[in-house]
Amino acid sequence: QDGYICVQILRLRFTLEQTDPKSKARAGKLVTDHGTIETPIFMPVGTVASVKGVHQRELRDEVDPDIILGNTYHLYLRPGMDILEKAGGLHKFMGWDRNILTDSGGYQVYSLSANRKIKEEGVKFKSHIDGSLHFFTPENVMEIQRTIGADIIMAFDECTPYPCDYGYAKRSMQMTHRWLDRCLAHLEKLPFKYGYSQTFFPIVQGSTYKDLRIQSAEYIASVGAEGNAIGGLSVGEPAEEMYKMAEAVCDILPEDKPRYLMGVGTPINILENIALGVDMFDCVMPTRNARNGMLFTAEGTINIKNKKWEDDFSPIDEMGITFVDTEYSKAYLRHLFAANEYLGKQIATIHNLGFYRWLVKTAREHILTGDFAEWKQTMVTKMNKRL
Ligand code: PRF
Repeated sequence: QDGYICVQILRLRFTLEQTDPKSKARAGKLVTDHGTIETPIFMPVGTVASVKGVHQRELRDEVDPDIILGNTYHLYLRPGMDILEKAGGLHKFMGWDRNILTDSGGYQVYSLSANRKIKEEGVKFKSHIDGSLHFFTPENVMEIQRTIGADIIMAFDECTPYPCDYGYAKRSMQMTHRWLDRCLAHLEKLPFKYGYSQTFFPIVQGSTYKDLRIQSAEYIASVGAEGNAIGGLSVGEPAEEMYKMAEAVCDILPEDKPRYLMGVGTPINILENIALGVDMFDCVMPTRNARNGMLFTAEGTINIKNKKWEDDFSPIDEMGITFVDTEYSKAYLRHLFAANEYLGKQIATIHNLGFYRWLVKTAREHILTGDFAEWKQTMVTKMNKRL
């Protein structure tokens, strides 16, 4: 009896509810100690304990995400582990009581830090903030993620660049697999810190080589984790390459576990990958592009800085997914960008996150009713336009 209860508490529970008859899209539910995540899901990125431009109450009430993302690399550098531990973990520190996933730094360390040196033991890097020297290993990254205290934590991997020669991609993938073994061995020795459980996801690599992707997916599947991730994509390769790799990997990863495609992507990328069997996504695109005046809508993308919106007093988005969409006009939002007002970036961010949330939620509804494939095709054609 005790054993049973323990397993129920410690395991992330994933239920596959429905698979689309004409694609490989799935609808599911993931339950953690911080609540239920309905899949497919898009996770807004809150790199440094803040989803840029949106405060937590607005995020919760308007965008309503079941889960957001934080970054080990950034949080380790600032505010640092002492502060996060004293705060009682990231949830308490930032006042967010829903789910959080932390990326391991296996991507940020390569994209942000200077003078990084990748060796079997780990990665030496210089902070992008103050140039100080640091060393990440599979072991200390697990310790750091225990201290941050996210509900889902990620393996320490190497994300290969694109293009990447076959030899490097293969050696890197093999090292990522050895790092995975080290992550798992070390995690066993590290108890949860804050009275709730954490789930660990390993990451498939293998660049754009199908044979490597298959090898990596088989290895990742063999460790029997509660969820699995696909890394190393959306790094500059053509979308068709990304889809081919995601499909090959999804066909191998266990069906009864959630699949997370890291750092993807545009609304169209998300729908195409849902069709291939991906359940979870994150990307800075809705937030970052919002700050540059790019709005995603069901009818296509809008550059709100464009002069054509100067006297367009129609709502930002007729669909009215979030209150900002119908509360303010395109002309007003364009003016805020022209005047470089903070509020412009805030409004655009709420709009874009609301739209991404609507997109995956509606995808889920269509999977449940069984007409996802047709709906996806209509949406992809519409969203490809620039308004
Ligand atoms: N690895 C990790 N995080 C990531 C990626 C990866 O390959 C990507 C790739 N697009 C985004 N975020 N750890």
